[in-house]
This record gives sequence, structure tokens and C-alpha cells, in this order.
Amino acid sequence: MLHERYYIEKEKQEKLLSKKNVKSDFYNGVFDRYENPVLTREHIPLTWRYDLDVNTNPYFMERLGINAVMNSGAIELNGKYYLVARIEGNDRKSFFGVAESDNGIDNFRFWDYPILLEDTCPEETNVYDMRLTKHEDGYIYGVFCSESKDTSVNDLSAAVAAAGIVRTKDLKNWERLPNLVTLNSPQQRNVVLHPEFVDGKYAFYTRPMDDFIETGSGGGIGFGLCEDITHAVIDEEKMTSLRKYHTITEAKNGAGATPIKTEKGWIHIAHGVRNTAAGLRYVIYAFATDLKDPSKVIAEPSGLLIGPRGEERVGDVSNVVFTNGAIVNEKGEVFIYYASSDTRMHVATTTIDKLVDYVFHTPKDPGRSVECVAQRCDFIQKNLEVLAREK
Ligand code: M1P
Repeated sequence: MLHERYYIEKEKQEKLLSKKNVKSDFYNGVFDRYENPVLTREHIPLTWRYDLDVNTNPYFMERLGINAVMNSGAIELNGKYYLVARIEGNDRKSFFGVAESDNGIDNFRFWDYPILLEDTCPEETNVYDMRLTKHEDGYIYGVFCSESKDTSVNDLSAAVAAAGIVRTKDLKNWERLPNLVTLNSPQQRNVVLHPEFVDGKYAFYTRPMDDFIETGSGGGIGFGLCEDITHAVIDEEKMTSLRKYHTITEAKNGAGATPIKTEKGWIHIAHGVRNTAAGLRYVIYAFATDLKDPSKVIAEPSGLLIGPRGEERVGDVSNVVFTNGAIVNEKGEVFIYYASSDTRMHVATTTIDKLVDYVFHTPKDPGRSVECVAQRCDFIQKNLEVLAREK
């Protein structure tokens, strides 16, 4: 016999999991937001959290609680939408779980078990933020942050971030490969594998860092090639999307979703960070790189694509939106999955045509207030002329 509370919690959860998600009234013409998050900690199966045996859990207590479900890699396989979510336990350790949906906007359900990675790094304490890449070599790769304690300094919080690599064909059986080695960067986070070979080699977007939190001399999103993914070593990183003074990327930036191939270029959906009196503020921005040379930025719309709005602004790490996964379906619809405030997952939808229009036709950031005002005045003048013509 199960505890009576089990049935109440199960019914509550079923209601949440089967709830229809609808577009919110947010409008900017670029993408749509939705009323409900697509994943929250309440989506985590009860079997992951409660001991269902009334003899060992007479009060039906949550024994292994979940704190947050956030930064998820995304992939479409055989017509279904999958998120490989970062799930953070009450113990602050993150791990990965696969959630599946038929339409990509609601009814995401976690598979029975989370992903148990091969334990190849005894010093690894935490793993998070997997980016999924369907590579032309036939594998699906997952590149994630592998975090270990930094034992070289006398500081309890000091940590080292590296890029862990796994591969699979079905999201069920995962093969762990050695972590990426970047010879010129002491730490790496937000590493993304490019879906195609470049000059016959595997290509990675990197984020060189001197330190666990601060990028230090790391100037932005880097790019490097490696011959052998089973022992991935990058000996040279060149920069692609640079951090810039007084922009949304001043403090940090990092690659997000696997780049999306379009006729005009690779579209990247990344995150930018600036510092404020209230702490770091994370937003999502987009840029494009050249089809032949995916390290070369060819379009850079001004400012942010998605910023934290309304309830998204509050959570464990407030004022953050972060993406590490997007799906493009057969109809050219784009699903951008993003977490808000390191707490829950949302979806924003658009289309390839709209994204291309946004990335290639949004004006660039002129860099200085006076020039921004001049840019806006030209814009207004043209609009007033349009309105006058319509009279
Ligand atoms: O807390 C916000 C984000 O901080 C980190 O991103 P970055 O490496 O750019 O600072 C990541 O740990 C990410 O998981 C987290 O959402």
C-alpha cells in the first residue's frame, strides 16, 4: 500500500505535466514567449524524490529533493523534442536527465532514470550545461562543464572548469570521452561542438578563462580545431564574438545553442553578461558567422535578443537568462530553450526566416550614446516619412 499523500502529489503532478502551454501576449515580432515554463523542479518524477515505501518513509517526506531544473541541451530525434536538462539536487550537485515532448512547447516528461555518466574523473565534483550536437560523423555529442576543486590554492571555493565530452546515438547509451584539452587556456566553460567538420577537423567554440568565475584575459568566444575527438586537444584558439566595453557582453559571453545553419550563415544564440550594482546580469544575444569560415563573425545585431522579464527575473541566481539548446524542425520553426534565473526552463519560438531577418537586418551597436541617438533619429525620421505617405 502506498502513502495516501502519494496519490495527491501524483495527481498534482499529472495536472502540471499535461497542462497546455500557450503563447503569452508578449510581442516584438522576433519571437514568441509562452505563459508557462516547460520544465520546473515540479516536473521531476516523484520516484526521484520520495521514498515510496511507507515502512521507511511513514511521513511521505521528500528524501532527495530537487532544487532547480535549468540550462538544457536540446535535440529533435524521430519527430520528438528532447531536452537534456541540468537538474540540481538540494545538495547543490547537478546532473543530467532527458525530458521528452511531442511538440516542444508542453508536456515534457522525464524518462525513468537520470543519465549516469561513466565515472572517469575521480576529482570531478559537478557537471552541468550540456550542449547537444548532431555531428556529421553520425554521433550525437554532449559537451558539458566538468567542475573540480582547485587543490593548487588555499581557497575552499576555488574550482577548475573543463569541457567534458560524451557521445551517443540514442540518448540512452552514453560513451564518455576524455575532457577537452585547450593548451593555451587554463579553464573552459560554455564549450560547443560545431556540427560539421571544418578543414576535415572537429571544430569547437570555446570560452577561454583564467579563473573559474572571471574570464580574465579571455576576450570572448573562441574557436579551435582538433583532429581526434576521442583525445580532443586544441592548440590554438582564435576569437570569434568578442567581449566589448559598455555592451551586454562586457563582463563575459559564451556560446549557447549549437549553431544553426542557414543560407546566409551560421546563426549563434549565445549569452552575454554585464556587471551591475545588483550583480551579474545575463542576457541572450545572437550573431552570425560565415558558412565557409564559422569562426568569422559576419552579422552582429545590436544588444540583446532575450532579456529576463517579469517572473523570469527572480530565482536562485536572479536576473539571468541562459541558453544552451535550440531545435529547428522540418517546417523551419525554431525552438529556443532558455533557463531563467538558474531555476526553471522556458521556450521561445520563432522561425528560420525571422531569425535570419533579425540577425542580418537589425542595426549594429554604434558603440556610443551620441551615435545611438543619431541612429535612432534616422530611424524615427524614416518612420515619420512612412506615416506621412500613408495619410
Ligand atoms: O549563474 C549564471 C550562469 O553562470 C555560468 O555562466 P558563465 O560561465 O558564463 O558565467 C554558468 O555556470 C551557468 O550554468 C549559469 O547559468
